[in-house]
This record gives sequence, C-alpha cells and structure tokens, in this order.
Amino acid sequence: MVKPDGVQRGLTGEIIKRIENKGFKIVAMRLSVMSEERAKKHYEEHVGKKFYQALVDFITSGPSVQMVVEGKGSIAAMRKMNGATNPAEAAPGTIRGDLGIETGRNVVHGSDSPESAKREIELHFRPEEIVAFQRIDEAWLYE
Ligand code: IDP
Ligand code: MG
Repeated sequence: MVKPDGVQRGLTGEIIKRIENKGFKIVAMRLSVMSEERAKKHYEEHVGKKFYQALVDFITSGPSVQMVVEGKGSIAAMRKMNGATNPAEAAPGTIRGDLGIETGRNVVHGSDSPESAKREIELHFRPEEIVAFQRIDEAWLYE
C-alpha cells in the first residue's frame, strides 16, 4: 500500500515503477480513503500500542493506494524493497530509505507474512477484483 503521505507527495508512480521494474505483477489496485473500520482491522495487531490511534488517524486521513503484488518471493522481497519501519534506519535504495524521514510517515505498507497477506488481501479486495494475467516478460523473469 502507498500510504496517504506517499499519495499526497506524488510518489505513487515512483513506487509502482519500483514494483514493476522488479518484475512483480500488480494484480489488483485501488485508490481509496480507508474507512476507520477497515483501518482498525488492517492494524488490529497494534491495538493498545501508544502509536495505534495516531496510525489509524493517519492512514484514514486521505487517499491511499492498495495493491495486490504477485511474484516469486514477493512478500519478503516487498518488505526488503520497502525497507526498515523507521526511514532513518532504512537502507539507501529502499523506498523508505530513499523517500521517507520519520516512522509515522514511512510512505508504504507491506504484508509481513503469507498469513497477513491473505488476511489483508481479503480485507481490502473482493475476489473478482484480483485479476489473473500474464506479463509478456515472464519468460525473461523466471528461469
Ligand atoms: P511495518 O510497517 O514496517 O510492518 P509495524 O511495526 O507493523 O511496521 O508498524 C506499522 C506502522 O505503524 C508503521 O509502518 C508506522 O507507520 C507505524 N509505527 C510503528 N511504530 C511506530 C512508532 O514507534 N511511532 C509512530 N508510528 C509507528
Ligand atoms: Mg507491520
């Protein structure tokens, strides 16, 4: 997901470009303002933490871009491409390392495991919104 700061800063295209250039396939995508109810489900693992309410307020504060990204190793690879949670500690070359400054404005979200990816995909997309298709370069991406 491109978070509201990323959308407001005009970074959506830059982030999509990195995903596509890597070779991963965006099989669902939507720009929307997340409802409070959906945001609370999205971040339910953080209930009770001191940053929780600020996080929910921030993520619902404007449009975000939700995506389903597909490809071999995509969950772990997207986490690496996103970089460390705190942009100050994120490596150069990562989205957060290159494009962010503070933890609460760290530009992107990525699912952290197959289980959370499944949960988050089901939270944000209906099955018919996920499109199965082949990229024309797949034969050149996979050996
Ligand atoms: P992640 O996004 O790298 O998976 P999590 O620990 O799951 O990081 O935290 C979810 C989001 O909550 C972070 O991306 C960040 O926006 C916010 N967050 C996490 N820790 C803090 C904090 O200490 N202060 C403010 N915001 C935080
Ligand atoms: Mg997380």
